[in-house]
Amino acid sequence: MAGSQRYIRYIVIAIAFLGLLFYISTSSTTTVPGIPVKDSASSSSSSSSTLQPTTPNDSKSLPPATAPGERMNATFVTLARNSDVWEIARSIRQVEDRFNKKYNYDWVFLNDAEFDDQFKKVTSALTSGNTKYGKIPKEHWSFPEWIDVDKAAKVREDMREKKIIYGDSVSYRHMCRYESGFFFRHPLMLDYEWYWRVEPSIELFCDINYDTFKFMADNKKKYSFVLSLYEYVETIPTLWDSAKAFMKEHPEHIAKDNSMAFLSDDGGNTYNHCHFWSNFEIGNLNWLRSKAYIDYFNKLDRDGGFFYERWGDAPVHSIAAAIMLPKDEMHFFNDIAYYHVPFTHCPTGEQYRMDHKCHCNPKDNFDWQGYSCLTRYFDLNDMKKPEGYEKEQS
Ligand SMILES: Nc1nc2c(ncn2[C@@H]2O[C@H](COP(=O)(O)OP(=O)(O)OP(=O)(O)O)[C@@H](O)[C@H]2O)c(=O)[nH]1
Ligand SMILES: [Mg+2]
Repeated sequence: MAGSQRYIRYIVIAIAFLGLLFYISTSSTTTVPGIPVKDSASSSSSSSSTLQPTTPNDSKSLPPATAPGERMNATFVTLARNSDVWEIARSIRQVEDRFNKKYNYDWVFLNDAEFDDQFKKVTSALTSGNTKYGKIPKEHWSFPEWIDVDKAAKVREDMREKKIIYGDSVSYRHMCRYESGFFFRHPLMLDYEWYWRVEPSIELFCDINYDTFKFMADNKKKYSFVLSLYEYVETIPTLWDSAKAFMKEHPEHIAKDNSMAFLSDDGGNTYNHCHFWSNFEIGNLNWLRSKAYIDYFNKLDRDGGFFYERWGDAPVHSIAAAIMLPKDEMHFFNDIAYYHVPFTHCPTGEQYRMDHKCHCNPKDNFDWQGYSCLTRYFDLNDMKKPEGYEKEQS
């Protein structure tokens, strides 16, 4: 009897021990007292009333493109450093939300150094189209052999003393020269016909509900802008001399019905410094790759002003577009509401802004202010200014 009692006691203890083991192995509580946390095996259940580390937000992919129809042979293009990653992340998110989630166009990133893993990871997670990452060949990001580097260094020193913005920077000059003459010839860009340039920390304020690339193609446009203004004279003292010399050498490249009146108030003798701001551009890559544009760039490059002055790619592109394209191949994208420090383009007209879910403050609109060149562009093209523009002139 004593033997069987002991036997039963062993069985009871063994069952209790097994029960305890089972409880520990299936328990969802952690060791933090008072805060039950679900483990990963049970996190998909939403019926639990215990606190969870995140609310359900599980989908890892972007929704599919919703816009029907064909796509153009087009890409976004961004020149950036690895250190620009969070600033370009902001820009990408805005472009995707306002436009590209409906179209899923590709995105090409270019850099004078190798892109690092973090840059690639963050940017490819945010983009709905394919991403491509290219390194710029050394010969497109260095002093050409005809440049006197001592003379160029002296210019930078003078500009530093005069406190001219980016006046003492070598890399800024390589950047401006690259954007002026080379980005459209990068091997990754050769696959495409159309580009939309995006810089870090820009904003888009309104929904864009149509394919801007298709608009360009259907309407035979080659170059476009949203903001225009006067360039700092100190950065381009002899740019116009070079442009005039080019026009003399190559009259065959000058368009008949051009936009010279945007650039000059005296029929081309002097430059008024108006230019389209090139941190935003939608344009045709084949035009930039044309003999006309390459002849123009080579002439400017030989003259050395990218290094002996500080020629920006904005006036360089603008002069080219204004003299080599007929007026009707240029386009002002009023409907692309845009910010790049320090200027905003916010479309004039409340109804338009409401209809397109804009979030810009119309008081910030630069279009009709004194330093903007948009009025010139409107006058040149006999365009009627939108109702209410006077109220935005302060
Ligand atoms: N890879 C690379 N990209 C550069 C370099 N400098 C500028 N960029 C890129 O070239 C573009 C223009 O440069 P920004 O510094 O924005 O020039 P900016 O618009 O005149 O001046 P900000 O008012 O500072 O924006 C941006 O897309 C930059 O990320 C560089 O040294 N290397
Ligand atoms: Mg910028």
